[in-house]
Amino acid sequence: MKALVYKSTGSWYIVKTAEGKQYNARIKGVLKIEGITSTNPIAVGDEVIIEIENELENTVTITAICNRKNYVVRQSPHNKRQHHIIASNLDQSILLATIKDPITSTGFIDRFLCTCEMYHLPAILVFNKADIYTSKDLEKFTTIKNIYEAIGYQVFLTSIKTKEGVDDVINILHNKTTLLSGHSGVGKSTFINAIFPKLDLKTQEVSDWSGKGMHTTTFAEMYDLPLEGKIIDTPGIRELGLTGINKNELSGYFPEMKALINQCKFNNCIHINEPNCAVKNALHNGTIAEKRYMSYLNILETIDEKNY
Ligand SMILES: Nc1nc2c(ncn2[C@@H]2O[C@H](COP(=O)(O)OP(=O)(O)OP(=O)(O)O)[C@@H](O)[C@H]2O)c(=O)[nH]1
Ligand SMILES: [Mg+2]
Ligand SMILES: [Zn+2]
Repeated sequence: MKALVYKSTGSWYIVKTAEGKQYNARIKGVLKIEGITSTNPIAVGDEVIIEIENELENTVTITAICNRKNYVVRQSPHNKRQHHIIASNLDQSILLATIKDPITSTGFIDRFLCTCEMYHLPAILVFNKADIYTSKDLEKFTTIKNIYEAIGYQVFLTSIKTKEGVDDVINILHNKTTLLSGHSGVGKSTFINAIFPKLDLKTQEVSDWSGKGMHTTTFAEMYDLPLEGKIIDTPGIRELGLTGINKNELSGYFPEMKALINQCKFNNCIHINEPNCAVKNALHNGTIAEKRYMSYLNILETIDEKNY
């Protein structure tokens, strides 16, 4: 029997069949998955084969995992050999960001977008907590919005507190499986609670707020939307390492650079010091944002070809 994984704690799982029956699942033995060395063999979004263990207790055994359409892996920034599959079989991903409380840096946004490009996953940027932005914060938001819209990303501004902009984001969820990511404290679980008022997910107490991002959600979990579609709440990510990428490929994951790389003089150009580099030219005439190019250089520096 087939089922979908809705929650994974690492040692047990919640799965649901097509008929909507929910079970607690465990893995028996070792499930081998081709080509991936991850700390978790099964992730939220996985399609699995189950065998009933005890119908009365609603327990099943996962005996196999079906091929993944795609998946997003997080590399531990501290241990490059540790990969963790965040979720699989996704249609799009939303990065929930904030101008403040906590600050989401453009460097982090660019790493995230780059990861999504690698997995061919459409990414959408949503800036939350608009209700606490000063006019200066709003200026910052507008600058960021202009940069990302110019290179093809959708950018939204929301306040879950005042409901501003929330319906526009809900509208893009229909019929899709959406991964919701972002730093701890940006409001991911609060957003899901706004869609499902009855769900009452645990969110950070305002009084607990330290700006340091203590994690309130500890395990990824998928929810069926009231209409068609699914959304996956995830624990906050502080840093993001890129994995399985070499220096030469990186600019292919920056859409504005990708559009130009055929015009560089050298086909293995990494757009630093090479002569007649179309990317550097675009940077100098302002068609490539300086911040984006800085992110590119920063990521380039962290790519360790030996670990690739
Ligand atoms: N002012 C304001 N606060 C918000 C808004 N959305 C969420 N918050 C608050 O931000 C805090 C963090 O929200 P959570 O939903 O727990 O954040 P999270 O992204 O799920 O965090 P982790 O589970 O730790 O990854 C809570 O105190 C929310 O009430 C908003 O639009 N405006
Ligand atoms: Mg949460
Ligand atoms: Zn170049």
